[in-house]
Amino acid sequence: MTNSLGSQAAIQTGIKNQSNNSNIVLYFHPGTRAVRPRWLLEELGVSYDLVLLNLKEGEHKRKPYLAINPAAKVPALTEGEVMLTESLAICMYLADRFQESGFSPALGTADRADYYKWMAYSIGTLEPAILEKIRHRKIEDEGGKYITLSQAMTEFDVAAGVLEMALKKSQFVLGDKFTAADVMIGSLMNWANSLHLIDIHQNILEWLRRVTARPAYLRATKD
Ligand SMILES: N[C@@H](CCC(=O)N[C@@H](CS)C(=O)NCC(=O)O)C(=O)O
Repeated sequence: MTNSLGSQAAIQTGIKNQSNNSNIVLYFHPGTRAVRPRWLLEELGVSYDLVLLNLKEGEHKRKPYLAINPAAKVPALTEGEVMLTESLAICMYLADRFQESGFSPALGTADRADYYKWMAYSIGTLEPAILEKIRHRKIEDEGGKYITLSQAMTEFDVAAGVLEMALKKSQFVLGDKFTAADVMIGSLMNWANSLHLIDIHQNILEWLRRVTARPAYLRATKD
């Protein structure tokens, strides 16, 4: 099941028996940050078209797609006039666009404030800390000496420790309800787990097993 942006053919996906009057298109490649919005779309149960971009073939660097994302990265999402890049922004858009589904708390509430914190924590704190660990390892593997640019950039364990404590008290990131924050942080912790960065964090590991066993996650990562 392949298609290309060139042919503009899209794979129809999502749960078909739920009409949401949307014409959402997700530009996607498996195993990338594009899994985040796809996971959320599957959780929401809305229909969407998936355009698979072949990154190896450089489809994301060609003209038709550059008009959607000049940075030549996946994911991107379009819906009518909306043309959006950045996995975090796309997830926040989708959670609010279908807010009746309950994947983002109501505006102006304490839960919403907490949601902002965790969404920012995903990309602003956890992702750079994972990337820093990867760079660190790479330099050490090559026999070089790692020089820290700043203490904060090397503190994955501190960042993960905060999440570990939060998950001690609650089933999901925001409490007893699964939200888009579980999608964003779940995707990042999956990555961290594949690098054995969270082996000591039992609460994170248990939560990660739970969220990645969800049918929506399995559908989003099936290919
Ligand atoms: N901050 C962006 C990062 C997007 C990104 O780096 N995507 C990678 C895949 S995970 C990509 O498209 N790489 C292709 C390339 O750099 O050529 C987001 O969260 O959406």
